[in-house]
Amino acid sequence: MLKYICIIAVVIIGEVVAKSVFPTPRLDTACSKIVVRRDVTTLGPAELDRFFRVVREMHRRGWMDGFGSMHDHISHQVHGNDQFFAWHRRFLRHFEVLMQDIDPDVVLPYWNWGTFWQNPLADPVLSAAYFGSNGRPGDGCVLDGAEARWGRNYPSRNCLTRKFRYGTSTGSFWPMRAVRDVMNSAKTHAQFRSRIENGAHGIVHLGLGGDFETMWAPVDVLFFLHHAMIDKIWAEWQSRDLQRFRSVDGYDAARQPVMASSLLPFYGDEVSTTLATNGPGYCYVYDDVPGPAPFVKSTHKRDEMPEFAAPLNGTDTSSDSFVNMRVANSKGGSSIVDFTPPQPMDPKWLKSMHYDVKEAARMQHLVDNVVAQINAERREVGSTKSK
Ligand SMILES: [Cu+2]
Repeated sequence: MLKYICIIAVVIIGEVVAKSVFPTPRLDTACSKIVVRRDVTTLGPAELDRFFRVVREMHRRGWMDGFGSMHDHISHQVHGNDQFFAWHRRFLRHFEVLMQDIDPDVVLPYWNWGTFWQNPLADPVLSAAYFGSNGRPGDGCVLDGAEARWGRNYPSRNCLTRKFRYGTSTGSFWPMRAVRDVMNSAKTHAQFRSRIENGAHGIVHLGLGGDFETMWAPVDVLFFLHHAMIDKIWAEWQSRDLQRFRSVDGYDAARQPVMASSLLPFYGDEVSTTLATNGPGYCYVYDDVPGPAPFVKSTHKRDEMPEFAAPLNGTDTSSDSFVNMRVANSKGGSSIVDFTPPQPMDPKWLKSMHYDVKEAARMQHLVDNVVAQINAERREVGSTKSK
């Protein structure tokens, strides 16, 4: 009983804090058009400029603090349980609607961290042209990119921070092949949610560190692009079976079943309203999610990005991946440098984020195997090339 009272208390506090800071428009209108959420690196300079202008205005209005605070206050209800996908889809749409309130033509892009999964330091999204890189040594303040020298007021007055997991590097993220393995193997919503949340999703939060590895991470706009990627992954899994647009399964934080008729924490909308991205109130599709109805067919080519396209060591931006595979070894010959899988996430951190330590260990095993496979294939191609 006490547990339920606590949960209710948290929701009420959350609503007071968040609603006093920023608006929460209802989502119930039919779509006048369906927009396409794209990989942020495919936006042209003018589009990118417009997007960053809008988020700077949102930051100026204090809305980023509102998102960070609300997310933090109800974190326990929307992580580590099967409200995760539906609730975050609603949260992202909340962000997008407020963006469109400032500029109706701006659409939330996503961050495809799968492109540079083995060397995120070379990812343009983490460069000055986009979201900036690591915070400065010591205080972790972000000094470059669109959020350079941003402050935040939640949970305290500070600069916006990032502190990469290994000091100067984030470590690897998940290759898309491992994500697709999970898409292929997960049969139920609950399985899929647990595997993605405790694997591909968590490692990015931990890798960037600073505010990004906390429950007020939405103070950083990049949170919304990371979660748009997670949302896209859910949409792709949904598109493989029409039933997934109609029903969900699993349990919420109070161990009550999550169904289409369940309500989203804070928002109070039915989970069912979130299930189709192009449904009323949502009105978007992703550029590379193939899809049976109800998705609108996109004209964009499906992402065929190979696992090897990212340059090693951030020095070579050649798109010919095999150029990057050979580096001089001490004997003057050359050898292929293996990709490194992401390293296991610390159980203490996992618990603090309401994640599942056992599932994270299973996902570690999966991603280790996939990266080993990728390395074996690269060696094979490398040796045929040298013959
Ligand atoms: Cu979250």
